[in-house]
Amino acid sequence: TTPVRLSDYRAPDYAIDTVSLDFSLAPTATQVTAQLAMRPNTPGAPLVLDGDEVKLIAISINEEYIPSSAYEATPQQLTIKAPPREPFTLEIVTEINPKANTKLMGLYLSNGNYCTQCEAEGFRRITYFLDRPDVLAVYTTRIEASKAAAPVLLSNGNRIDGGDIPGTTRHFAVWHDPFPKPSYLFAAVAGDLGLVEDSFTTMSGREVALHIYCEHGKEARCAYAMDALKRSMRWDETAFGREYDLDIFMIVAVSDFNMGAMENKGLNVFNDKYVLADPDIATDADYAGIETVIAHEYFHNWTGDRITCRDWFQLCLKEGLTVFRDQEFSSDERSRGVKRIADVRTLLARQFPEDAGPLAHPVRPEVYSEINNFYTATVYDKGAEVIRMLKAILGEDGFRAGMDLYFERHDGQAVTIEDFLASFADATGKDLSQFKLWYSQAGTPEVTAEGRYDARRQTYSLSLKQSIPPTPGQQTKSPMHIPVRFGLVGPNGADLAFTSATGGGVEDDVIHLTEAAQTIVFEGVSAPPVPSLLRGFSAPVKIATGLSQTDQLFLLRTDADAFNRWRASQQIAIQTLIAETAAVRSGAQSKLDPAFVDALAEVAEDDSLEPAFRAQILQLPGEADIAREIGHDVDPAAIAGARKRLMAMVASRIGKRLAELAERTGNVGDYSPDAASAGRRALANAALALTVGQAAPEAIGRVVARFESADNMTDRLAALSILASNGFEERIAALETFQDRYRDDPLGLDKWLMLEAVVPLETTLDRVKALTTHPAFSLTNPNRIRALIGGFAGSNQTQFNRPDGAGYDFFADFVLDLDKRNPQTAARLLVSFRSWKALEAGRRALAEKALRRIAASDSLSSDTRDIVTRTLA
Ligand code: HT7
Ligand code: ZN
Repeated sequence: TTPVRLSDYRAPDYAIDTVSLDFSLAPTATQVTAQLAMRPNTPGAPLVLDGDEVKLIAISINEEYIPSSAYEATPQQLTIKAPPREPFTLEIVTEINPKANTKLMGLYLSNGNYCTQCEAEGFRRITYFLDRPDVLAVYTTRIEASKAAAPVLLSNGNRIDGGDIPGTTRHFAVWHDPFPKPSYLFAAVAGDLGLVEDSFTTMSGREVALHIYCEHGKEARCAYAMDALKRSMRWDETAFGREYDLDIFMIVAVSDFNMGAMENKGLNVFNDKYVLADPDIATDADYAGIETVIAHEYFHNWTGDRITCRDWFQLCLKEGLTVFRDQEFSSDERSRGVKRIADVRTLLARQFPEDAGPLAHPVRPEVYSEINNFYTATVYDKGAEVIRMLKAILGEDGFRAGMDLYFERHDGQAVTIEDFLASFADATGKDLSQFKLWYSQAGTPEVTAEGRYDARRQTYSLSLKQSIPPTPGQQTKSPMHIPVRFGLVGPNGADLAFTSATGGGVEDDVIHLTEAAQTIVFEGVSAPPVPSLLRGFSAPVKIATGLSQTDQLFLLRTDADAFNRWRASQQIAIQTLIAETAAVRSGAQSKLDPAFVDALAEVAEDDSLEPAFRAQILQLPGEADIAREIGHDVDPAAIAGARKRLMAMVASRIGKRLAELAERTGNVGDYSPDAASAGRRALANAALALTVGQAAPEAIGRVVARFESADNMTDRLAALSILASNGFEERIAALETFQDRYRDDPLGLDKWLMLEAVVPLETTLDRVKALTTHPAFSLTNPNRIRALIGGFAGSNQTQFNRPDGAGYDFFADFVLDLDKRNPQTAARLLVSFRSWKALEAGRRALAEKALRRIAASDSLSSDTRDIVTRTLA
């Protein structure tokens, strides 16, 4: 496939004002009649419509069939050579096969129900179309199907007609969406589904019907999603002044879905894992995930649907902004400080490695071969960080004024990052030209800080430097605008005042680092401070503060910024574990220092702190975190060995105290998913996880007892996960019990598959291979694949990276096989190799061999071809 470049963007030659679609649904031969009101922007230009695996049945212009010499049709394209120069109606009839659609793009069947996925380029798998986001049309959709097989018929907008088709067993419904939209937001659903109904009164007093559709029998599990939806709708009114605009808002939960969910106008389609919850099946993390995804898709109604992207290079315009909005929502609904830590954990785990490896790309990419591969952590999560920095730079009011202007100016349009930033620049009078580099320069900026206190002058000077490492296609970079939120922590733990800050760049508690190097001199500083920098993780950068372990322990105990307390604990742990990894590799004795472990217990037992925060402190860096920080010549076995040593020391030194803490906080009473109860469970389970490092029978026994007595999925899974991730013998019986309990529940079985895959033992590879033929597994369901194969490659560092390369070989075979059915899911899995270049030489060679074997296949999809090529480059 030829790469698409941002610099080649051209406005479309034709506009489509209205689209009238008529679906006659049948599993293997669905007919789609599309009537398009076409208007030439470039009269006389050939009309080139996109297609993908569609069969043309008939074509007419202004109700007259056109001769076959007037057009050329392939399954990928329909070209009308000389269309009318005036507006005209184009009617196209196509035939598609939903049952054979294993790519889950376009119209497909999930558990016998019809559903669609059109972002990014799925609509062209339904009919020939100008399938690009800058072609906005008003859609009317008629769906006709067997009444018995599909009593529910849904599409975007409001339902305007429906009924039985006399003399047949079929019925129909007609939906009209008055808001112009691009084809990627089209959706249709038909099937036999259960319904949960509610309603919402908007801020202007309009009543909106809320419908959630799911498999029959699962209705009770939709209550939390419905509640999250209503809270999201209210929050968008209060926080952004955005009201819902149709008479009905619908969510459909399906079990076969390539991603999390999709924001189709008025008809969101969800992976059922982000809708269905009850205490027996969902963990606290699942509840939080549901809240996030429900909010995210709902917020797209304004940031994505009402204002959309001009082209796919602008994807972060809707995704980064909408992630920022959902993060803010969850922060308001839960604990802001803890939510920030959780979001930064995700950023560090997903985006930092992407930015540091061969798949690095700017938040707004400038070239792509396969757009499906750009739904990345960089576009989503770093994209959200960019918005957060924009807010830090403009202030609360400036940010809101910019957002208001953006909505006012661009409602109903398909726009660019330039349009977005212009709204903020115009609303606030600020020059955002340097800030814009965040959208074009890939790579994680590296900041160093060095401070010096002058007791005689009572000054503290802080020298900051920034640099950005080279990334594919970008060797040199310019300095960025990095907002560094800070405090100068005095000896008693409180922030010190200062009388002035010279050297430029300080506004309130933010240093605006805009040069490659900047020195700020603070005057009137009464005592030597410990600088607390990048509070709240005010910018997505790596920072080397050069602080001693003593200073970091001081920040861990005292910093007024909860985020930086957590960050200090992680930094100390990482530094300790890096040193210990080197010791393991060289066969040296343990170098672990107990001071950190004592501080951990102290914070964990501090009842004046939120339990959820203490739980975060107790979650020590995982093997992948350590590998990321080491960055080169990575030996996963040595890392695992070092972590084991630390866990053993933790258990022997503070295990008893943590077991008591777990006992004291673990019994929360009847299960409720609220943030406070979840926080107490998280603390108890995190404490429990740190008691087993010596594999003492008594400690393991406590975990088994917790597994057996748990009355909710959170505690049950936490205990099982401790047994599995430590490879304890006791896991075998517990996994069996768990599997048995959830034998009829695919979402429960996903958790089981995942835990089987993360056991850090040599036998796991064979176990995973065997499970690919287990009846609970399915090669057609992305959730099952992500649980078992994604769990193995993404969360089992030692076994995926086995020194004999067998983990890579199995994985490569799996990806090659999956690629034939579901290229998108195959390509996403393959991203597990993104850090292969950082491995030690032996594993690196084996990983490269596996990647080259994939690349050598001549039947790869464009999705997998793109990932393997860039990963190897
Ligand atoms: N905007 C949605 C992205 C999405 C998607 C993209 C490609 C292929 C399948 C997909 N399903 C959903 C989801 C979101 O970010 O809200
Ligand atoms: Zn989104």
